[in-house]
Formats: sequence, C-alpha cells, structure tokens
Amino acid sequence: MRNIFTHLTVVLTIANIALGQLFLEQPPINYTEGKNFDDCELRFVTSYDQHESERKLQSWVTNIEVMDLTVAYGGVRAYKGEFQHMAAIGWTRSGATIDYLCGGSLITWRFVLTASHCSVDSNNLPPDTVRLGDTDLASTDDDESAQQIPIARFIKHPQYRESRRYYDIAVVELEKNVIPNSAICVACVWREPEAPEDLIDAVGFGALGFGKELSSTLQKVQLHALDATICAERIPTNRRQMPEGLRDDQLCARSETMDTCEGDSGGPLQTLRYDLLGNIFSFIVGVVSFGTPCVEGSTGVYTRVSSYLDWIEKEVNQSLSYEVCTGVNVCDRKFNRAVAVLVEPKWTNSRVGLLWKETETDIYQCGGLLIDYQFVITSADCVTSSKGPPTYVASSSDSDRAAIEEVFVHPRFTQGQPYFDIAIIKLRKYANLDEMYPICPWTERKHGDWRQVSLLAGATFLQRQSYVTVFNITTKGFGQYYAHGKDCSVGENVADNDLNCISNSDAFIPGLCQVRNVM
Ligand SMILES: *[C@@H]1O[C@H](CO)[C@@H](O)[C@H](O)[C@H]1NC(C)=O
Ligand SMILES: *[C@@H]1O[C@H](CO)[C@@H](O)[C@H](O)[C@H]1NC(C)=O
Ligand SMILES: CC(=O)N[C@H]1CO[C@H](CO)[C@@H](O)[C@@H]1O
Repeated sequence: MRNIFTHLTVVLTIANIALGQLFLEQPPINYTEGKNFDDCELRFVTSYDQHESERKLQSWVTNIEVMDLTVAYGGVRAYKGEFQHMAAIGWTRSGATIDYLCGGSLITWRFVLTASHCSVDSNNLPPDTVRLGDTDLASTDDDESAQQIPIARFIKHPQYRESRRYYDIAVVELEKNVIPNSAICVACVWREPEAPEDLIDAVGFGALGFGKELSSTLQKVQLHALDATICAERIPTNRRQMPEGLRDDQLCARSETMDTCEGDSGGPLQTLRYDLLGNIFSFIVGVVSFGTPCVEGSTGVYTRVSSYLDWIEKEVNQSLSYEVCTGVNVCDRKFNRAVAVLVEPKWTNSRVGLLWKETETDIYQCGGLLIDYQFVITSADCVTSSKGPPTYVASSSDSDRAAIEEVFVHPRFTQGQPYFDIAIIKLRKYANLDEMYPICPWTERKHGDWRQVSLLAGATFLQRQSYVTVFNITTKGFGQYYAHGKDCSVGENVADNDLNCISNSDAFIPGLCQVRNVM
C-alpha cells in the first residue's frame, strides 16, 4: 500500500535559514482560539500565495535549449552537446584519412562502450582511434571541443563469436582520460532489466538510408522498444547466426519510419532522466548490434546493457551505479528548471519533523504540518510505530524544540492498513507566527480537480555544480515539487475511500526517490 506514496516523494529541498524562536511558552499577542477550520484563513494570514507561486513556476519553465534542428532523411541532426557521450570509432588509413565505421558511448573518463563486432573492419583490421565531442566528422565546425584519443585496448566480450549474433558488446580502453568539456561527458548505464517505456533515442553517424554513404553528421532517431515476439518475427531468421533465436540479453526497437543503419554499429540506444535538481543525464539502454537493412519501418536489434553490468564494471574497474555515475561525473550538463525542486523557505516553515528524543537531529524521520498554533497534522503510521509516539517536534535540526503534549490517532486507523492514516499532535508550546506558518486544511469534501499539487518531503541528495566550479555538497534538506492529482490503480478502490492519488510524470533516475515515511 505504501506504493501509493512512492510517486509522492518526488520532492526536495534546500536547508533552512537561521531562525529565531519558533515556539513560544505563552500564547502570543493576538492569539485567538479557533472554533473550526472555517476561520482558519482569517486567523492565519495565508502566507503562501498560490497565484504567485504558479506564476513563478511558469516563468521558470524555460525550454531546455532551443536549437536549430535540421531534419535529414531517416534521422534528425543532433546538435553539439546533445549527446556528450557519443564516440566515433575510427580506422586510420594510409594518407592519414580516418574511416569512422562504428559508434560508441563514453561510460567512464577512460572507457567507451561499443559492440564486439566493431573490433575489426571488413579487412580484419582493428580500429585505432576514438573521436569525441564532434557532431560533424567531415567539417571543422565544432572541432575546438573535439578530442581524438588513440585506443589502448579493444576488449570484446569473451563469449563473442564472429559467426554469431550474441554477446555483441565490448569496451574500448583509451590511452588517456578524456577531459570533460561542453561537448563531452560520460553517460550512465541503464541498469533496469526492462527498457524504458518512453521514446528512446538511437544516435549515430550511420547511413541515412540503405546503400547511402555514411553520414558525417551525428543523427538521432526516436524509437520505441518492441516486444520480443513481434521482433523475432520481423528480423531475418538465421539459424546459424542465431541458434537460440532472439535472447533476453537482446532488445528490439523500431520507429514507423526510421531506424538505425549500418555505421551506427556500437552506438547508443539511450534515454534521458532527471535528478531532483533538474540536471539531465543520458542512460545507455542498448548497444546497436544489427538490424534488417534500413528501409522504412525496419527493426533494429540491440545488446541489452543491463544484462552485462557485471562484466562491464569488471572491465572498467569501477562501479557504474546510478549513485556513482550521477554523483562523481561533474560535467557541463543540460538542466531543466521546470523539473528542478522549488526552493521556498517560507513554505518549509509550515513543516515540522517529529523527534523521539529532544536531542535527536534527524528531522526527516517523519514529518507533520502545523495547522494551528498548537496543532500538527501527521500520519497515524508515524505516531504508532514500534518506536512509540514522538515526544518533540522541530523545524530544523538546530532549531528550538516544542514538546508534544498529546497525540490523537484516528480511531478507525489500523496499523498496516492505508485507511484513516491520520493523526493530530498537540504541542505544549505555541507557534511564533513571525517564524512559522500554519497551513489551513483543504476542507472541500470531494476529490478535487487538482491541477497542481505542491508536494513536500525531506531527502538527502547531492548538489552538483558545473565542471567549471567543481565542488559538491551533500544536502539533507527539504523542498517542494509539483505533481498532479490523478487516478491510479493500486489494486485498491481508491476513489471510494479516504485516499487520494498523486503522481508525477517526470522521468527521474530509477530508484531516486524512496519513501521512508509519509509526511
Ligand atoms: C495585533 O493585532 C493588531 C490589530 O489587528 C495589530 O495592529 C498588531 O500589530 C498585532 N500585534 C502583533 C504582535 O501581531
Ligand atoms: C582497480 O581499481 C582499484 C581502485 O581504484 C585499483 O586499486 C586497482 O589497481 C585497479 N585494478 C586494475 C586492474 O586496474
Ligand atoms: C571537489 C570536492 O570537494 N570533491 C569531493 C566530492 O565528494 C566526494 C565524496 O564525498 C569527495 O571524495 C570529493 O573530494
């Protein structure tokens, strides 16, 4: 049942500012006792202006980066910095010309992920160089951000056989580390067993159509993952090359009109995900392996990266966990303000953390909202745990505490059940309205036509700066995020009881938000 709330905690933070006395021993001047919630807004001047907040949100919604996209046959020209991990794998020929016949993805500052079948060209010669940060191999347009690095080792998967279409994955070790710049950054690997459900991009310098010359400009095509059974029917069956048919460590993707082609080999099938600050990360889902020849509606087969995590991590000799990848790889990233957590310190002063000891400093074990001078609303779950009832509340780890006088649990609440999961806490002290902002409860009975819901939750996250000013701070904080009221199916009849469902459709990094306790 907790899953209902999983989507709820897409919120975050920024720590409280220094505050004065938040709770007073005596009723403040002008203290009035409330009769019911009808006079709440009169007693507590609404400190939070909904319209102002919405206006602010709108003004924050800026496009990620509007670029002049040139549409080419079969794909869309990628712009500089759009696929910062994209690598071109090259064969240096006599006369110093380089043929870039395969693609790859930078997954650490030293290693590029590609396909095993890229280990040799048709003359059985190995590639010798990797070029990064260049979206037009034929021109000198963005060459100032490009880096060309010799290959130290080409590591094929040990089970790869040229005669077979399995284990088509490899890592390329470079002679030296790549240096991040505005056009170059590492990508993370997608660790989930299933491909994302949204559109996935295939990226490459591949041919733009069957029999066409290889493209010198970086192209992207948007694809959908394709069901394995349908895929198996579409790809040419070759018993000798694929005696086991299509395997689980392969995945298929297709679009109505476009697909990856020869020359895209080894390149990424990828998706984008956000962290809570709106930073955008690329995740490599698949490696281009093979496909039916490029015709409209053709189907491509990709090596599923999540099937090879252990092997890849062993070869690159480091963890590629989401935490490590998004934490240590400081780059000049694209950023989407519309997704970033909104920092609104006033808002957070409606929120208190529940404490079981006065000296505890973790105010994110359980939370509650101040709804009157002396009352806090929270979940019944929080006050009936094996730890017993909380004894203090505090607004930040070092602010003054207010002792809890009494806890009222809804009489119909049953532990382990999601219904009537509500409790009221009475404090011995009074909120100082110069510092704290009671929130008036929403008193409409019916399930609302919720457009935007402001969500609050505490979390630990890493603040990341651009590569120009490299520093990092782990912040345990609090903040707010917007989500939408929505129907959801959780195997319970949500509409007919006291539960509301809220969800957020932003594509966050998998596992980023985990509910420890409801607020
Ligand atoms: C108390 O209320 C009066 C009248 O509304 C107001 O002028 C005064 O500033 C208030 N005092 C405090 C401390 O808020
Ligand atoms: C792998 O990384 C560890 C820690 O960074 C290092 O001590 C070790 O020498 C590395 N092993 C290889 C084979 O590079
Ligand atoms: C520049 C800087 O302060 N980097 C630090 C980021 O965080 C990691 C992990 O805590 C430290 O090891 C780095 O020194």
